[in-house]
Amino acid sequence: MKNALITGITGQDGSYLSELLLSKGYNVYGIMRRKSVVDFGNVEHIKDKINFIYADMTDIVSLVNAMKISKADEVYNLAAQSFVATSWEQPVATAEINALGVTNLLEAIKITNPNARFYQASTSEMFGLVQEIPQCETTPFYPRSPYGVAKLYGHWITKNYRESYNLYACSGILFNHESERRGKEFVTRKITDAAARIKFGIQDCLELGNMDSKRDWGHSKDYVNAMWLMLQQETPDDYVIATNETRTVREFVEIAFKYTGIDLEWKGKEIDEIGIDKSTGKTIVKVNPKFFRPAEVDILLGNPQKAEKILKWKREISFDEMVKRMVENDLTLVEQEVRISELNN
Ligand code: NAP
Ligand code: F7E
Repeated sequence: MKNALITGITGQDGSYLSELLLSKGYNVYGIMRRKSVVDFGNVEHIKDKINFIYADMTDIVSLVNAMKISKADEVYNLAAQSFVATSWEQPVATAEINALGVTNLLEAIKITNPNARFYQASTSEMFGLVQEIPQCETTPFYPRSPYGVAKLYGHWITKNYRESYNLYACSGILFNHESERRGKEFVTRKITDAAARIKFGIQDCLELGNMDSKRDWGHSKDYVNAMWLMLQQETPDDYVIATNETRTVREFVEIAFKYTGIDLEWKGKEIDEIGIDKSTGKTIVKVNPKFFRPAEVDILLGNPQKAEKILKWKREISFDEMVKRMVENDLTLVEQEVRISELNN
């Protein structure tokens, strides 16, 4: 039986990866940060099957300890300050976790078990101001946020430890991937949550920033499978994981509302653009400049051919299916919330 150590286990990807590894018979260890209120996040439902170790990416001592306790054969580094917008507000913390944290973990592996296989969660944000469309493994990087810059360090230090110390270390350059477990600050979940609330009449309007920005969106469940496949190969390498489809935020909004049964009509331009519910005439989507970023990544479109060929990776969940699942999940959650508040009143 193999042992796996997952950092970022309480997050979106950590939860789907835990489920995948448990289904394959792994002993799953996960590092968790100490909080004032104990919170298992997205792995609450499987917390009894996971071995938790308190550790932090910024504390190498705790990572050496986690390696010793878990005796990990495979280490998946998913921990990060992952919200791009916050990286302008907390650029130093973002660098400490997303950049130096990777060195801390690689050192912990080198010291305790250099035969462990390592996965680094790299990102399409490293392409930033894209130098070619679509982006693949050889596309030059041009990050556009403190998040992207820190992740680029994590990417290169992983490659550097592979080449310097012969570690089995891979980076997955994953494009945006979402799910019912996505944090509500990210645009997709913000939209599906708001669509459900507007449908139930407990929110009036959804306020967004740049609706022209284009993303290549897949489902997290498909993407964690690619992480595992990367660590099962004969030689370590880096791979782009994407859908090769791109859509604007505006298109995501339209489809999400469609799955709640609301037909949207757009009026106006730029910051005056509004989305109107065709059946009621009410404005339910507005632009709020507070959600614009100091620098934007305008378009992401990934080419996953290398992963499809070598890893035999294939996505199972289409874009439409993903949005549908997210909307249905939020409709259920909001309905429960409404029922509970009615019972309490
Ligand atoms: P997420 O839901 O935000 O989860 C991030 C995880 O990192 C959480 O468990 C968080 O723990 C943990 N964490 C944050 N700071 C930490 C620290 N100092 N020490 C230990 N743990 C810490 O992110 P995700 O969407 O699952 O993404 C997983 C990874 O893939 C991240 O590295 C992200 O940057 C990268 N990535 C994501 C995407 C995407 O579209 N989802 C695409 C490319 C790459 P708490 O619960 O304590 O906050
Ligand atoms: O923004 C625009 C925003 O925050 C997507 C992370 O997982 O994927 C994610 O980063 C787009 C941007 O994700 C709002 O300006 C408009 O263009 O959902 P997001 P992200 O920045 O693409 C990459 C691959 C990662 O690695 C990251 O960890 O949507 N947008 N209006 C908005 N975004 C947000 N959050 N909120 C808005 O109101």
